[in-house]
Amino acid sequence: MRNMSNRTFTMIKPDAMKNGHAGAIIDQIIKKGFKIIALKQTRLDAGKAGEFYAVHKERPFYGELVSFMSSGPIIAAILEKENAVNDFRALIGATDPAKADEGTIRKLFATSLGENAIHGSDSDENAKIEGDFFFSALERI
Ligand code: 3AN
Repeated sequence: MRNMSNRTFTMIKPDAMKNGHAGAIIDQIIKKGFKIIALKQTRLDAGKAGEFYAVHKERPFYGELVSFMSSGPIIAAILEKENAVNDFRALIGATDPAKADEGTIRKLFATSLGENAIHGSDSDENAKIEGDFFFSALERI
């Protein structure tokens, strides 16, 4: 049985997809030592995006977030590495790209606070919930 705390979940968001950054982002993820356990391109409708971000339902930016996340295709993936959740949050950088460290994925590729190129789970528990939201057992190695 694998240790689930060695996994995280990510999405390359519609802005990064539209701007042609998906390949460069996946390259960085692999070079930083994350192993791809599952990966797919898909598109969320507003209902599914709302469900994924339900935890933010009461926040003022919820409507904007749901409409942005359903505005175009995304790439979803489950990644594995020791200390995956924390190491991946470090690799993507702060939520606001203007505050993200040099060399982070958001510093390099994000457009704005709302359109910030990439998602990374914030806990082991959410990594499992989010990975299960997108992938069946058959879709993972
Ligand atoms: P993170 O993605 O860094 O974990 P969260 O979970 O606080 O950040 O927010 C989820 C998503 O909601 C962010 N990736 C971003 O797209 C959007 N978001 C967060 N805060 C704001 C905000 N103040 N205004 C607009 N969008 C926001």
